[in-house]
Formats: sequence, C-alpha cells, structure tokens
Amino acid sequence: SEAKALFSVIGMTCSACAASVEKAIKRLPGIREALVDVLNNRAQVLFYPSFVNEESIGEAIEDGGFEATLLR
Ligand code: 9UX
Repeated sequence: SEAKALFSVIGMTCSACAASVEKAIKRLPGIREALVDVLNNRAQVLFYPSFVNEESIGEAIEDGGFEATLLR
C-alpha cells in the first residue's frame, strides 16, 4: 500500500532548488510521486513503505543542502 508524507523544506529560494529537491527524492527506491512547493516550503511525497521510509526521504532532502522536517 501507499503512504504519504509532508515535509517542511527550508532553504529553497528558487524553482531550480525545488527541482533539485524533487530529483533527490525521486532517486530513492519506492517513490510514487514527489510534489515540491517552493513558495510554501513544502514537499509532499507518496511512497511505498516496504521500500523507503520518512527518515530516508528526509535524509535525501538534507543531503542536497536543505533542512527537512517531517510535518505529517
Ligand atoms: Mo535555487 Mo540557485 O537555488 O544557486 S537559488 S538553485
């Protein structure tokens, strides 16, 4: 089954930042969709929990130089 996570992502200042965050998330296994909203500093991710979890997704975002906090 599918799960959904919403992150606050701090440090995105342009649409290229958002594209880079989206790409970093989508490189992980088990990602169904990643929607990054630069104006609201949010990333919503649909994923398959048997392949990936919230912690790994957050780490992938932070590896790109952004600060990620899981909201729900
Ligand atoms: Mo958005 Mo640019 O970063 O260096 S401000 S990619």
